[in-house]
Amino acid sequence: MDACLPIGVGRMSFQRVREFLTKELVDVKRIPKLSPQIIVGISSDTGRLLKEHNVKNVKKLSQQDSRSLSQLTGIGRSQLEKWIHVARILVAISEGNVRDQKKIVFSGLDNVGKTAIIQTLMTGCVPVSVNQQKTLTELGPTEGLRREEVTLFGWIQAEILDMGGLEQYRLKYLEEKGEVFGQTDLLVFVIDAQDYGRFNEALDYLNSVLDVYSSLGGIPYTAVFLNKWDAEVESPDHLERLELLRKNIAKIFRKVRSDRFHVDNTSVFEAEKLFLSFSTVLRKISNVLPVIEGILREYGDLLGSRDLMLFDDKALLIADYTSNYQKVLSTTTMRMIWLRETLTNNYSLKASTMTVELGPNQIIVCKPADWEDKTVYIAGVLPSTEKSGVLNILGEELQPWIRNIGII
Ligand SMILES: Nc1nc2c(ncn2[C@@H]2O[C@H](COP(=O)(O)OP(=O)(O)O)[C@@H](O)[C@H]2O)c(=O)[nH]1
Ligand SMILES: [Mg+2]
Repeated sequence: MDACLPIGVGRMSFQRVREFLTKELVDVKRIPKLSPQIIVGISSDTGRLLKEHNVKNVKKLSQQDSRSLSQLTGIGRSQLEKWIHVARILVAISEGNVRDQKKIVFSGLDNVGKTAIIQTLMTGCVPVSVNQQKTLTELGPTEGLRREEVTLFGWIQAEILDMGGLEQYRLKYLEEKGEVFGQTDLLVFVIDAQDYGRFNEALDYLNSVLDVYSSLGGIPYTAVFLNKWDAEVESPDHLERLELLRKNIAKIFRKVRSDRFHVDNTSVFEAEKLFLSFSTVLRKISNVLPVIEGILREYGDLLGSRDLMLFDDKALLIADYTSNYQKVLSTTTMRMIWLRETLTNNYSLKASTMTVELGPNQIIVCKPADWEDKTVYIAGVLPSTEKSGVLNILGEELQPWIRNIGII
């Protein structure tokens, strides 16, 4: 079997897509040329219909746009969306176009909170204890580069680079640009929102970092975190200064012709907000999220719920389909996840479904799905507990997609 895997295709990547295929395939390299019917759910009639519209193999299917193909063939758009994504995953694997590790770069001036943010994110959604706060405030400046290997969203292996922000290091990174910045999937640029006197210096550095990326062939998706935005700093003067900063940030991105960025305020003392902010960035890594959100929407209709969410074991929000209760649902679920992790770690108890009754017809349900050694959490605001069983089926349907969340 291994002999047939193209170079660069790990056995793991191939195992993960088994569930999408109708039969055992021996030679992965041939996949792009095979009929779309190798994908589960595409019947011979559908295969013929696709062929009539010149979608004769998996490669062709992977290049389609679901909207136009749906108009041409009359096949439902959300169904097509799934098949097209399966085709993209298969083609990526067969062509060896899968990097097993993503690279996330945290950059910015010194003392803006990069290391504190990474540490807070890595310890999970645990309320910051007095001890921890002490360690955070005692952080010294990071010397040079620090690397952290983590698993995010259950199946995304990532390397987080924490770039020491002192001037001597900043200059060095810019010189060794390819080595440090090359192949970045996400850039998180942190600015100290309270240090008004250094805004210009921060903007200059952001400018140089983006220039380096341009010279390396492209600017990755960028989140600019205006950090140390603690609850007590909000005053009209603060908001005015920060509004101006946002305008200047937007100007820099216009100059380098990138609209793939967003600006967010963060504080390590508001862990839940920080988790949501980082989740939003992380979702840009994966192209299968529209499918996952589509599945949440379908099940929302089935369950009579307009609020469903999917979290990983650190309480990072993988997917969000909410309209009414975004804040209530995310806050409650993060705390339930933390509670469950505490029960497991401290008392060796494995909590199953957790519920909070808000009223007679309104229940927050959080259901852990343990897959192999990973756990994800499906949460929703439901009209009754009886419906919570459906979340298991939802979990089954989501599983192959989440396993492949980092592939394309
Ligand atoms: N008030 C406040 N202080 C923060 C926040 N984030 C980090 N800090 C503090 O800022 C200092 C520098 O943080 P550090 O993570 O070492 O910055 P780095 O040089 O960018 O890695 C430390 O004393 C942190 O405790 C925040 O959100 N609010
Ligand atoms: Mg640091």
